[in-house]
Amino acid sequence: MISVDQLNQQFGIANQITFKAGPGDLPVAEIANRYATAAVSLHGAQVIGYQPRGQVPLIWVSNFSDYRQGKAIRGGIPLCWPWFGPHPTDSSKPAHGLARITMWEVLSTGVMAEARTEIRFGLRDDDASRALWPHPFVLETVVSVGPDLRVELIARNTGDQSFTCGAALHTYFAISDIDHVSIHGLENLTYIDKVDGDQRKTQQGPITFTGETDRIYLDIDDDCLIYDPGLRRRIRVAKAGSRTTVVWNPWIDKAQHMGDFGDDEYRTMLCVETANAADDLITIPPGGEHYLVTAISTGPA
Ligand code: TA6
Repeated sequence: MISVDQLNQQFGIANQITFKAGPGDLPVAEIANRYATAAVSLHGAQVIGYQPRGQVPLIWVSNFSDYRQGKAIRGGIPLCWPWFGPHPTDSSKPAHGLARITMWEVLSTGVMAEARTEIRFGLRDDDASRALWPHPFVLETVVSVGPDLRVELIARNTGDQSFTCGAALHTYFAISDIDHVSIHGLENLTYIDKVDGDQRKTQQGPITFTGETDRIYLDIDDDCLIYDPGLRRRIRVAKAGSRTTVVWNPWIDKAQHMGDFGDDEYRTMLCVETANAADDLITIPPGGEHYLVTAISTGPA
C-alpha cells in the first residue's frame, strides 16, 4: 500500500490537501479551504468528516467506530455498492457490498472551478471482489468540497455482460437531537417500512422520529430537507442518478446492540441516503456507466 509520504508527494496540495495516518493507521486525506474542512479515508473512499466554516460538523461519525481494513467505518458517507443492505441471496456476504470495506487508490487531486477542492479515488475488480460479485467493474469516487459537499460514485461495466446493482451514498448527518428534527420533501411518497414487515406505506406529512426508523422511499429524484431547529440549520440533500431515498435512525435498542455505536449516539445522528435500492436497481450494459451524486448544503432553519 502506498505510504502517506508518497501520497503527499504525488497528490498533496499545500494548504488544501494533506494525507495523514488516521485512526487505525488508515490513510486519510485532510482537506481545508475557504468553504470547509473535510476528511476522507482511503478505506472505502469514505468521507469521515465535513465541517463548513463557521458551523459545527455536518457529518456524524461514531465515537465507537472500528478503523480496520475490511470493517465499515460507522458514520460519514459509506459507499454501498454493488448491493444495498443484506446481499439478496447470500447472507454470508458483507452487508452493503464491497466498496466501503476495501482500500481505494487516489487517482487525482485538484483545485477546480469555484475554488472547490477535489479528490478522485478509484477501485477495480480483483480476485477478492470476484469472489463476492462475479462482474468486472471500475468504480471512481469524486469528493468535492466547495459551497456544498458533493460526492459522486461512478460505476463502469468493463465486462461483456450487463449487470444490475444497488447502491447508496449512506450519509450520516450530525443533528442536535432526534426528537427535534424533521425531514421535508418526501411527503406522499411510497416507502418500504423495514421495521414493519417491509410493508409499503404512504408518507403523511414531514417525517418525525419517535422510534427505530428504517424506510426506503421509492421513485424519488428530488432533494429533501432536514430541519434542525436545535442547531438552527436546515440541511439540503440534493441528488442525481438516484431514484431512492433511505431514512434511518436505529433508536435505543438497535444502538445498544451495535458494538461500533454508542448506546445514546442515536440521539445526535440521522441517515438520509442517496440510493438506488428495492424497485429502483440500476442495470449497466457492457461499456456503460452510471453516476450517483449527492450534494449536501446548509442554510438557516
Ligand atoms: O440504510 C439503512 C440500513 O440498511 C439499516 O437497515 C441498517 O442496517 C443500516 O443500513 C446500517 O447498516 P450497517 O451494515 O452499516 O450496520
